[in-house]
Amino acid sequence: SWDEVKHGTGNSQYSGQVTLNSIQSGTQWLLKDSIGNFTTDLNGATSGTGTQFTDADNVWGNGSTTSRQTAGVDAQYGAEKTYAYFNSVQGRAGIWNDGRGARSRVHYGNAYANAFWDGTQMTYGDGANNARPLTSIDVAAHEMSHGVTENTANLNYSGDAGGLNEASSDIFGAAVEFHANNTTDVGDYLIGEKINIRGNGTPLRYMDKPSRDGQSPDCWSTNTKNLDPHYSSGALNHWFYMAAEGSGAKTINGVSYDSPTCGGAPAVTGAGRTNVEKVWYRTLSTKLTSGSTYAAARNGAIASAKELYGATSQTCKSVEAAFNAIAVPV
Ligand code: ASN
Ligand code: ZN
Ligand code: CA
Repeated sequence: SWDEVKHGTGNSQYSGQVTLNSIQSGTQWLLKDSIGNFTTDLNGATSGTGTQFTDADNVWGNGSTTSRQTAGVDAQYGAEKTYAYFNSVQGRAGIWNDGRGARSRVHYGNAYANAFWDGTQMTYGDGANNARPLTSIDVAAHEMSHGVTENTANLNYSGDAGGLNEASSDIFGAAVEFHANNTTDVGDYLIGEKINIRGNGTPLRYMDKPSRDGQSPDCWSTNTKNLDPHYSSGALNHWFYMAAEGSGAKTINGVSYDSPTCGGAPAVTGAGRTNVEKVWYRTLSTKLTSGSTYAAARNGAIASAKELYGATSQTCKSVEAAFNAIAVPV
């Protein structure tokens, strides 16, 4: 398959030395894979397509911001790994499910501490103050997954749907980070833990107990629809964590989690991450529409679990129990 051909060596900022599926054009190597995922340098601009990264020896970056290529390595690595995840785990051929890759742009603006999907491409800032470049694999997969959501359920970016949209990106952000199986950047249920966006070393978001960020609720309520999507995502992130791993305390890859159930709901037994990822992708791609609520997510995910694994499966039981445990009513 396409991703078996890894010619390039990338010295990334966050994932150590990585192999890249770079292709050749004449005597130059391009930071572009054979699918068509490619990375350009905006060099501080905030518009335009940027300049394609090229290299003579196919050894890219130096692991730090002293090389302009380094941010490109992380962005390209994230795009290649996200494409590979959707292709091999979810049977989806990229953002548009048509086998096309996408552009990633790095070095956006000046001291820009964010990243975004704009309907066409992924874009990454270099960070500001203590925040490092926004190019870690979970953030890259988060942004690319906004493209998948836009081309499936097309969830609105407000109300309950806004939270489902953001959580979908966090769920696949974590899923891609685990699936990449990188020894320098091991998988976790934290989002943006390498970026230092707050300047105190804490992650941007926590999926086991979203309220650890000080703003995201752990439980769904009738107020969820009024929150910024980056906080109304909390309940679904919490659902994903509990359905996959179970409620309560657990250490995974050296990270300690402690996931509480809401409103006295019974403890949840985890069904395993990959099964729950598949349930959520099926829900997103076949059950939800732009205005979907958390109630629709509950019904859609239970239906998806039945279709994939059967009504008596542990996955179906865990999916339902975890919706009870984030207080989404029947
Ligand atoms: N990085 C943010 C996100 O992808 C940008 C935004 O607020 N939409 O969610
Ligand atoms: Zn997002
Ligand atoms: Ca992470």
